[in-house]
Amino acid sequence: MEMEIALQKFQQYVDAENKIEAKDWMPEGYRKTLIRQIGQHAHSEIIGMLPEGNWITRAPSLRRKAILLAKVQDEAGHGLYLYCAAETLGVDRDTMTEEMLSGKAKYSSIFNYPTISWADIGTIGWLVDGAAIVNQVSLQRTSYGPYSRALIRICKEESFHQRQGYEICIALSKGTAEQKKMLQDAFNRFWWPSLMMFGPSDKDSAHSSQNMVWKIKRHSNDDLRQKFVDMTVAQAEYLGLTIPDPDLKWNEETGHYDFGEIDWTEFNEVVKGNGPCNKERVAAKQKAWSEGEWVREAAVAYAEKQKEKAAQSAA
Ligand code: BYC
Repeated sequence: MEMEIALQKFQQYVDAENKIEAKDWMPEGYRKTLIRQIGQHAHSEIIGMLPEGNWITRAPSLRRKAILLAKVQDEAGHGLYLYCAAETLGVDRDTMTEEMLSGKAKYSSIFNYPTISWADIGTIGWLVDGAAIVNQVSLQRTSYGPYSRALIRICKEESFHQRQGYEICIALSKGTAEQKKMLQDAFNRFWWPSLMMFGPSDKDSAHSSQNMVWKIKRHSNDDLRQKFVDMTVAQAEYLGLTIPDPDLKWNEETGHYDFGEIDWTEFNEVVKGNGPCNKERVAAKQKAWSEGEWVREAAVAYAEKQKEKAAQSAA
């Protein structure tokens, strides 16, 4: 009975658009699903550094290199804000990292595709950061305060990322026939995986209905995917690109674009760990984790020494 009252009060508080803070009472399911989602989001930012980091040494000019370096560093920062937001829910960062390294915790499917040309970097900034913004702008209104505040900061930087990607695409679209071809090829490979970033369709989404009630999620996977398609078609047309979907067409009645069926078999395979780069991505992070062990140990030893010193001088 007491629990029922607490749940009711919690729901009323959320319904009134109040933010839940770290020390507030919350249902265990709310805490668990947030740790899952924020953790997955943080891991995505960190793993997302790999495909783009792959091009830092090969960016075509010093200007492009400096911009890409800053973008990839921003992603590390986003990962850190998000790990901190998750830690306020009582999970520690090492546990989250270990779960990602063991494959227990997921990260976004999109980062399991290779980056094989410079046009991929423009396309990722434009489409992948573009899709991330659509999702994250919605999540800025999430009911959990620390997550919401992290997302407000992240979205500001993400907008810059999207524009840097689109600017690369504009340059290539005005370039040689070979550059235009390279852009179309990147677009062909990233279009469908970008639509998959929004998750399974609403009817198959395990967490959506409860998380919408708790206002963790503010829009459904399909609604956000549709929003992304609607805003991206005109951008692709401006670049002179052909969208790799014969079923894509404007629907006068709904006021939205209709689009073809996503290959859910591919999505499920990538999420299960069988995408083109899953093994490579996780192996790179495992290597970094084990090579960084001495740094973590040294930092702990130093912190302990400092604590001892402070205790001695206080005595
Ligand atoms: N990839 O019930 P559902 C970025 C999992 S952007 C892998 O609909 P939910 C960046 C899902 O976790 C990318 N797994 O779940 C951009 C669940 O599995 P579990 C990161 C996926 O949570 C540029 C299961 O499928 N953004 O970081 O209601 C450069 C069932 O799904 C995917 C975020 O993470 C996927 N695409 O909705 C660098 C945003 N989709 O946990 C970095 C925050 C679904 O039950 N997250 N799954 O084992 C969200 O908004 C939501 O978690 C999702 C999924 C919309 C992604």
